[in-house]
Amino acid sequence: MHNQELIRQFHELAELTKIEDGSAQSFRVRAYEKAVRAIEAATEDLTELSMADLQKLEGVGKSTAEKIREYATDGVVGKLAKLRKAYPREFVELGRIPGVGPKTLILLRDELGVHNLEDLKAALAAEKVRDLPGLGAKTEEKITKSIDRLGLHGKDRRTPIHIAMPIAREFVDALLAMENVKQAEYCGSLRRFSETIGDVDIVVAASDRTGIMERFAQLPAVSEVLAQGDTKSSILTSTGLQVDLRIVKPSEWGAATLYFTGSKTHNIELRQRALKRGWTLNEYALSEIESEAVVASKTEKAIYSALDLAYVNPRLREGIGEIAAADENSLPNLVEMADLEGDLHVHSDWSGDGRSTLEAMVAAQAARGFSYMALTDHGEDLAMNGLSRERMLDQRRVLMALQDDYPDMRLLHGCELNIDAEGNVDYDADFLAGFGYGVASVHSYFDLDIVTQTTRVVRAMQNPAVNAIGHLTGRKLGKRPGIEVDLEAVFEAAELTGTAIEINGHLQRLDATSEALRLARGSKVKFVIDTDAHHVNELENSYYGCLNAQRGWVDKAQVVNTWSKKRFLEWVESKRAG
Ligand code: DGT
Ligand code: CA
Ligand code: CA
Ligand code: ZN
Repeated sequence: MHNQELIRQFHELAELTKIEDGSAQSFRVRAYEKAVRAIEAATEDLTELSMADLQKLEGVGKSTAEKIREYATDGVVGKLAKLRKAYPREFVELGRIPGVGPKTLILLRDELGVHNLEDLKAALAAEKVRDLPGLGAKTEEKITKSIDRLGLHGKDRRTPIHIAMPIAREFVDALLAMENVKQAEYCGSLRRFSETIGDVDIVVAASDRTGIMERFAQLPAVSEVLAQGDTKSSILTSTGLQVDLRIVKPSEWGAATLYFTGSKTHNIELRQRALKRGWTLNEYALSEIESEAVVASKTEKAIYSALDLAYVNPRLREGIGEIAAADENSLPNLVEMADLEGDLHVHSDWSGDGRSTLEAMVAAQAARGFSYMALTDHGEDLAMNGLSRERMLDQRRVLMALQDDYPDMRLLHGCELNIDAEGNVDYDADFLAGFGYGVASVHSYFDLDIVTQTTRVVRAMQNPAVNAIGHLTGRKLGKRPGIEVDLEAVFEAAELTGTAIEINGHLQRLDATSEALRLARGSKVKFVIDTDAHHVNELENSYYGCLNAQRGWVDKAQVVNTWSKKRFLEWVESKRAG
């Protein structure tokens, strides 16, 4: 299959033509970009098609077809070979430095003899760049900074989601508060809920975009402006996270958010489907190729619906079978925040690491309208943070005394048990039987081999006092890798013993991982979505837990804390009865 190389060559053609034409928007540049989309949509090897057959493809005209034939015979598009001679790679690469557009690039070469990065650095140091027509000291400074930054951060530097998410939400909230902004949302990998984020892609719909870019560039989290245009800007935060902002018309909202959410693979599959119907799909609209009439653009739902697809939740858009499933109407019935009835992994300041009082935590859970919760402070084996038997019994009395104040919410006195190296947990069987719920987690021995780890977790599941396994691997994003376990064996034991696997919604944990969750598809494994909150302001972890469950294709029916109080309590008791 030669199509990928063809795509790369047409991309390069577009890139070099931008320099030659001194514009990123010239007719030829747009034609090459259109060709890229046509090739992306093709399913057969294009080098095997004749001129006539190539031109039958949507988006392929005579000139594009000729170039594809040139590639098929020579291994390179003729025009590209010429451009490569005129514009050597080390020169072209300067155009990727924020602040250096196609026109500046030519000026630098013709006026200052700049052909590569060393030349450019010398020209900047000699303060010659500021004297070029249309530039100035500010631009010079910006280019210098950009070069420093590129040196500091490699291209593959990614930010863990627990860092990126709060920053992105801050930007979205600030944008939503601006005049004329109708809608704002983070898209890209963050909306798909990837664990690491390359950059944040924010889309705003505005009736009038005047002033929005300026105000965006001045937001507190911005440490450096990389590029500021009419409809597109890029900034860096102090953490080195890049945030791209695009402003679109309200009528383009659906098409834009769909496009910028990706994934790229998902987009390509959607575009192929559109082409089969004689339509094109881009960041502006789904529209008819011939007449250019818009078929759908306002909402993502309308676009999926026009393509005869069930709506695909953003968390599923990874190009791993979700479009086929949407086509057959066999997508999983996903869990939403509103489906949750309870939280079963909750701490208070009775644990050394808890920061809210027991009373505040219970009140906050009740305020969410939950119908059950388990308070699960740490068992005695956890150094510093664990509760002795005496303290546990005191706590139980305090919690049970509160029950009368919350007639609509069942309070379970639970415990977060520690799984030791052999799979045993805290206390003894009699004492454990006194709890109303148990979540058992790994907090130690992270380096044992996979067989030992698996045995350990499976043994904990065989304990009747253990209703769920908390944060399965114990990993902390950007900080600590989790334990290695044989997921198949763990899921099999979970089914057999009636133990739930926790979907821990703490952003630095997201454990079990969405990859692990996808492996459980088709099984009867039960899951429980928890906050692991140590403070009342962490209760929104439930929301992130739902997003990770979605990304893991988990069916709502398998999530025990979507069940009614009666059904849930029966499930808890059936395990504890042994
Ligand atoms: P990241 O930033 O590396 O974590 O991953 P994404 O998925 O956020 O990727 P990004 O920021 O490069 O682009 C955002 C979305 O824009 C991406 O998910 C799909 C869309 N997109 C970007 N480039 C292309 C492209 O060349 N073709 C298509 N079809 N879509 C693209
Ligand atoms: Ca991105
Ligand atoms: Ca981006
Ligand atoms: Zn915990």
